[in-house]
Amino acid sequence: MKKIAAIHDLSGYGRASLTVAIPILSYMGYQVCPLPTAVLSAHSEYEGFRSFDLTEQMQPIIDHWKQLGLRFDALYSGYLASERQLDIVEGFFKDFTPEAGFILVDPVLGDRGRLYPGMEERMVEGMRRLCSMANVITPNLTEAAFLLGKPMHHAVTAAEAAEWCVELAGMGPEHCIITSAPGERKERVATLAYNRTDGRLWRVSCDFLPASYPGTGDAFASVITGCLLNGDSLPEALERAVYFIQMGIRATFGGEHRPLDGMEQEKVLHYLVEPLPYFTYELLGTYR
Ligand code: PXL
Repeated sequence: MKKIAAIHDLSGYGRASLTVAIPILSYMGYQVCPLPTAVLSAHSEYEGFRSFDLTEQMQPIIDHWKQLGLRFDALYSGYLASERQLDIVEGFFKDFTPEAGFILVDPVLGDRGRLYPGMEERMVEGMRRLCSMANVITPNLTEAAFLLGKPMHHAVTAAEAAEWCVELAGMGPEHCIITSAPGERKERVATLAYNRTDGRLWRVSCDFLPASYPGTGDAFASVITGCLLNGDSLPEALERAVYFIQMGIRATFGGEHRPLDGMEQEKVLHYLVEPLPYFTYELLGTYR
């Protein structure tokens, strides 16, 4: 069985990070080995959340993994709780570079034009370094803007988002995926993916749904990790991840309105392994 080291926080309440990544990747048939970055009472969008930073505990955990001689098929990082964790994760990536070379960095920094509480410019700089070591990165539009140092003063256009996707791959990763990008028209949302190896830029777009849940970015990046590790092409992985999130949101937003609790992914896990009912991905162009 393939093993994935998952470097995220554990938030006790509100579906995010490890409580999202573990069920998804387990369902897809992987063994998930968590390296927790923090333990939170609830994710940081809940008022008054408590956060217990695990920076001091991470290196001893890594040292034990080294003693055990563990090897991973993929390294997958998300929410990091301190600047020093960026150095620790960088060291971990160097020590545990998987033979197949699969490192996915989800540069969790912010959303809707703003950084999350506790995230600062120094975290953005560190995240750029981590992204340069990754094979795949999955920023949302806000994170893409911060990584590129482009403030989001105005509404980003579809063409700009596509340029950003290509530009971000210049930082080093083979595949760059941007979520929550503007679609081809107002009521559409696009997910973009650029493959630096062959220069192709892909788009999967879907209807905008009037609901937003924290943790969907974590679910998205987890599905991408599982699909790519399974040998799916980039646009196939993109299609499955968008489909899963869409079904998850549809399964959630008709119920009681508690958006902070996250997407009820428990209801839709089976869509991770069933044949996809359609393919909608489009080739936007080839950029070298
Ligand atoms: O979903 C990203 C995320 C991960 N971890 C924590 C968060 C968030 C987003 O709010 O608060 C702790």
